Amino acid sequence: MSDSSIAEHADLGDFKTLEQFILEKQDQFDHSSGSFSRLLRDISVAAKIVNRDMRRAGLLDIFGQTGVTNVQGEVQKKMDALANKEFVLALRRGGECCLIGSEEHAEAIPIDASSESDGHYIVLMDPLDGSSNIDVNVSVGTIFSIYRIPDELPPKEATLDDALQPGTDQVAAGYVVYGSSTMLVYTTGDGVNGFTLDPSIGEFLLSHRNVKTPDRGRICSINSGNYHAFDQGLRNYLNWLQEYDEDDPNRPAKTRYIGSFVSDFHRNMMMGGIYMYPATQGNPEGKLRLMYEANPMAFLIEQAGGMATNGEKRIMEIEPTSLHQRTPLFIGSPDMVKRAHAFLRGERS
Ligand code: AFP
Repeated sequence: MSDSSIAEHADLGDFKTLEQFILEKQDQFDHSSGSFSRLLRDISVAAKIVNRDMRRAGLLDIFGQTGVTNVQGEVQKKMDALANKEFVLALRRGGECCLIGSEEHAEAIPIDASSESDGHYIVLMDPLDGSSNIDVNVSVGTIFSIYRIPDELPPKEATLDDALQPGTDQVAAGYVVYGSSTMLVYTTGDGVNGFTLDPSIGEFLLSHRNVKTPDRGRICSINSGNYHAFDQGLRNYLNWLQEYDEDDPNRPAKTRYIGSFVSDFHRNMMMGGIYMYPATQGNPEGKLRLMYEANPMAFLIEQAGGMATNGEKRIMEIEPTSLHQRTPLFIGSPDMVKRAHAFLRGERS
């Protein structure tokens, strides 16, 4: 073996695999059955399969639309359908989950009654967020949120009502970003850790330990095409962000908007920034979905030291009423979210 390849192997040895990391965490709990660890493994396997297909998307017949319109009234892309299929399959096969809620299904998906599964977990997900970007090679992602049903409830009797818990009850949340590299980032409520997929060995390796978001940043992510539909308070905040201030290195802010929430969120969490999708005329409730977009990202950003609100209230304290409910969203570096609130309330102009 040459010196350089020895060095490469030595570097790899320094990284912990996602599976090792999960098992170590599991060992910290005396009575852990391993069910949750297996659930995370199932999610990571589905992510690898979706990643594999995505990397070859232009070569396979998986660009374009299926011809189906999903429950959101959005045209379903072939990759949406494929990602949804892979995640549902992995969760069904794994047997740790008793109910799935997906952006791609109007109703919650119960796990096959004939299966041996006695899993107590509910997984809510957006299998492929930002799918309008897929055909043009822009980063997209998967978002997931995990809840637990009460121990006394037989898993086969779990219904959508059991899934409609506020975000504060999430036991874990995370996302996979299929970007210049593929990363899986998750939290179980004790910090945020990120794992980068090493395609040569097919493993997610711990690359971003205990992620913290800066208190302030320079990035503002919003669809400013909707500017004229925003409240005056929000317009004032955007105008303020654009002002030059020689004492403030974060102004004028940089506008960065991919239109893939996962990618915008990931960059902002790492670099510091704010992502906003307020209510507009076209989307009076906001656009993003509470249960499988806003709540999981709110859990992550809070664990990273940031904030997530609907402009008034903490996202994770909203009482959900339906699986596909939408919410306005202001999420990111804490000082930026607080300042946005001050403008929204008219305390700043
Ligand atoms: P798609 O999955 O339909 O592309 O929606 C993506 C999304 O939910 C979120 O990822 C984006 O940030 C947001 O919508 C973009 O919405 P606009 O196109 O209205 O800016």
